[in-house]
Amino acid sequence: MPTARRIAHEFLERRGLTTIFGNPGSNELPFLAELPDSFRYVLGLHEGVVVGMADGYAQATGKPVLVNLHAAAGSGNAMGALTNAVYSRSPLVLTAGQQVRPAIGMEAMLANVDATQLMRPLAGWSGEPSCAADVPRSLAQAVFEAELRRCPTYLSVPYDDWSAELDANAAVTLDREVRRGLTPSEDQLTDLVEQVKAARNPALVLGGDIDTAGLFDRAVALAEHLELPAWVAPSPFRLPFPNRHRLFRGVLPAGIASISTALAGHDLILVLGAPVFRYHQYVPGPYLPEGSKLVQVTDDAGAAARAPMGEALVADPGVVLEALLARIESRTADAEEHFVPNPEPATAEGALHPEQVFAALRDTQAADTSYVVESTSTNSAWWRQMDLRHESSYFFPASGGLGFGLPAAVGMAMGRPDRPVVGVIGDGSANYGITALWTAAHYRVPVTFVILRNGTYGALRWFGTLLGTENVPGTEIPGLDFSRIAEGYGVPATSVTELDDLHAQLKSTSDGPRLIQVDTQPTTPE
Ligand code: TZD
Ligand code: CA
Repeated sequence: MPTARRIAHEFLERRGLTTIFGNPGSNELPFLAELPDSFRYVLGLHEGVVVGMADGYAQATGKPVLVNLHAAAGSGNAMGALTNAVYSRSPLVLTAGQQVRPAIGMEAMLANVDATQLMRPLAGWSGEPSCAADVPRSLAQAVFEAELRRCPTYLSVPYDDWSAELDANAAVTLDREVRRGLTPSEDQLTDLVEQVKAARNPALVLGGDIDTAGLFDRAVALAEHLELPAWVAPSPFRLPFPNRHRLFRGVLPAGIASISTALAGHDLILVLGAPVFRYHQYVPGPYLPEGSKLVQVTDDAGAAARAPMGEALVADPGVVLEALLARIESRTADAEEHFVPNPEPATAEGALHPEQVFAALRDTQAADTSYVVESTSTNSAWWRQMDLRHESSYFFPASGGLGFGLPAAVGMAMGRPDRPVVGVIGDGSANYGITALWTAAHYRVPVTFVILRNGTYGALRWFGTLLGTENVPGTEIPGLDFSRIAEGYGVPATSVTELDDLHAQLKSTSDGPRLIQVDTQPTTPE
């Protein structure tokens, strides 16, 4: 009779979850024993990095990814990184080894006490099989919950379960298919189409889910078809629309009143694939401009339920997008120029301005480069200089939890080897996920890290001016040398201060990882 381990391995193999990101301990070894050769175990040296890499990999492939953590301590280390996976809706299947069943209750070392509660509320579903025979079904549930609800899940498995021999019923799980379809009713579609047709001055607001769902080009088609000005929903974790397109209006600011001001004059605000809204800095005011109505289309029922205003339709945004394209006549203007030219980059005294660094990236890197950005004070400089015309071009930590950028860039490059990957990481952010450098070196992952060294937590300085809390302690980080840190982890690195050197470095290529540290002037995000 097959063991629980054998059935689990076969299930994961059949579902394509053969790349495992992990950092194991004793409780996890029995699961890893006899792992077929078709699996690839990607070792991360800290669990925050393990989850960050898995998140990047999941966002690159669009598929569930298995993560292997060590008991409660490893799970706890993963928790900060998990906040990002929640808001990017990445289907991460976290597994953690539990002590043997007889030792859990008495809390032997490495018992994961109350394991099913440990990762709540970040894990959308968590469980522990009630007996060894339930291991395959529980693992399948963890995968399907992640896939269907697009959320991270967590499964704790007592390690003595893996060698249990199971009967034929346990293997039935292997043949399951679980699918989802979220097509709105005819009435719902007609109603929406009529609202858009009747609108005098509608606007489109697009969220990261549009890019995740592979709808980047279809969103452009819709905007062009109806001549809709397109905004990106605030606090984006992916870019759903080309940022130099003539219909692109920018990333919406993340304050309540600021959004109303930005969208003033639009009688209909159609939000596709985004929460309404991911506010950040508190700027009180009306939720919507005078006289405007908001309709949100999302496949995330939670996002629809918690929005404070507007109508919501819980449906696949792709289906709705196609219906709008098919059922409304084209309003296309005879626009000649589809793309707006790049402005001259700003300059600074003493060090490079971030705009110069971004312009250099834009001018030297392949047009289809995927950028993983974790530099918090350089937002406006980024959007001013970049020219991103391809799907999956831009990724940012979805919860704002730092430590995503460096590992996610590694996972992304592993998940989509056809796309060049550049991590653009602040000198503060880099430290939270720094051990990903080792994984990049060890697996020879072709990824470029550009570290912007301005010696400070720049965004906090800026926030201090908003909150009236200037000159607080704990915001300066002088004395870090990432070129030397990188060498220690096995990643070739250089340090540049001049624009010419930066260009020369960026133009050179490498088939493994490399790090370029650039000294930059502090700037503000807005
Ligand atoms: N810790 C974690 C895990 N996430 C956070 N977001 C913070 C702390 C707080 N924080 C921010 O929100 S931005 C920031 C911190 C520390 C500064 C990041 O510094 P950086 O980028 O060098 O990466 P800038 O461009 O200098 O702001
Ligand atoms: Ca910094």
